[in-house]
Amino acid sequence: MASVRTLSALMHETGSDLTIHVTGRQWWWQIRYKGAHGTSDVLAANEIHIPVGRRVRIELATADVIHSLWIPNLHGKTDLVPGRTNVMWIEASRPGTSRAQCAEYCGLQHARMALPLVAEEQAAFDAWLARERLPAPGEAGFHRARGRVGRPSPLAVEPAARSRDG
Ligand SMILES: [Cu+2]
Repeated sequence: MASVRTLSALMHETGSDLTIHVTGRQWWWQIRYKGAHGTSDVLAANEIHIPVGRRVRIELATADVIHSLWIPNLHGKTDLVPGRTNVMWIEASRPGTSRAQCAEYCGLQHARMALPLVAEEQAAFDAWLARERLPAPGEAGFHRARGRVGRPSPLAVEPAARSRDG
């Protein structure tokens, strides 16, 4: 009995950890917060927000080539490898904005893959998440999600990239 209770306590603790899904793309970061209790996911781009004082699980995947997420103040480099999901855990002890960046050369606009990591008090984080949250899932929500995520897509427009960089 004791061990069962311990296990369920652990599961509860694990369940209360925040998980953020980060997908590396040429050349931007897609950030997804899984909606709790039937609410829709929150999609953001090129910006990671975390609450202070909570362990945050970051699941890292790539939509194309190998990227590597590096948050110098909080964590070493962790690769984003095609066909795999890698995990890093971070926790910020106080509010503030850190710089994170791709640490693996991933093509012409690799240097553009820098992003702020904003650590804020739980209430401020919740407010940010509420602002970013999409309307109920459905066709409209889906297209709005694509629009949101597509916002930084000028970076990914091939001809512009070619003429600007070389
Ligand atoms: Cu990259």
